[in-house]
Amino acid sequence: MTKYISPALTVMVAAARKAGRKLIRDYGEIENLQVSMKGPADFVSSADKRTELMLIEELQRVRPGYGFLTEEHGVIEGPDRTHRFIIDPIDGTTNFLHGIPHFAISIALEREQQMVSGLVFNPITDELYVAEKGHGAYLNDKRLRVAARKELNKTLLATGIPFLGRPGHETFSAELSAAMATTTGVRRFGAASLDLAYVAAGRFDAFWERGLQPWDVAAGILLVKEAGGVVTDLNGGTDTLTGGTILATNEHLHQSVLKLLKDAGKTAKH
Ligand code: 2AM
Ligand code: CA
Repeated sequence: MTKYISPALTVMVAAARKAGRKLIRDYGEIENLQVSMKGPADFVSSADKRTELMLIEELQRVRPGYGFLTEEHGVIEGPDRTHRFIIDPIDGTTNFLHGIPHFAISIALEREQQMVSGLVFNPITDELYVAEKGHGAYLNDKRLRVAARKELNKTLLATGIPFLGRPGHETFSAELSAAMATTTGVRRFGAASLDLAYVAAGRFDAFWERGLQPWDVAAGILLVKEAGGVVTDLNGGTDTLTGGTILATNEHLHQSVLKLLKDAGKTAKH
């Protein structure tokens, strides 16, 4: 099957590639700033905003009526109430800030409350993940499929760790204890959109995290589903975009990973 690319996704890819070229240049600056007294924090926060503005302008130029939900500029309503782009200009900001080449631009397109197109683009590795509803998920030109593993004791899991100022440290510690006792390993790479893309690509068998925002996961959810995977919230429900929690895996593992995490959560001290 050849890759289907809708006109809307073509536009999204062009915007992401353009912003990606700028991000590569910004990333080059980080190295210099890393050793300066001031550090790169201010530079990164303005790079974040600039990148997002560039994406919004590019997309508005070709899809003038569409609305936006974005990390840096919030909600921008357009006359067309049936379409909105959901954008994270730099997912994995902490990695970007520390000069770690694991971050991505994430753009999703929602039509009548349904995600129809999504992309996750790591400009440093030049990995472009795309998905369209009903047409599959791809990494560059390769069709993606989630891993087929069925036994928990053969899996590699990914997660996100809550940090300073974020809730849920005890719950997470209990979940991690359970996961490390049951699986072949747990990774924490720091960019939720790429974690989901890696599940779609069969690299990770499952990914779970709490405290996420719609722009972290909108495109990644579609990638996993179109690669044949299952995505729910951590209660096993469908509130994946706005509910803040996520579990993405394959159909065989979904119940066992969900149960593992739920049981662990119950043992956590609060
Ligand atoms: P970000 O890099 O765009 O902030 C890390 O565990 C993942 O959680 C990243 O995808 C990160 O996105 C996301 N995340 C969501 N909300 C966050 C927050 N308030 N602070 C840091 N990371 C957050
Ligand atoms: Ca993000």
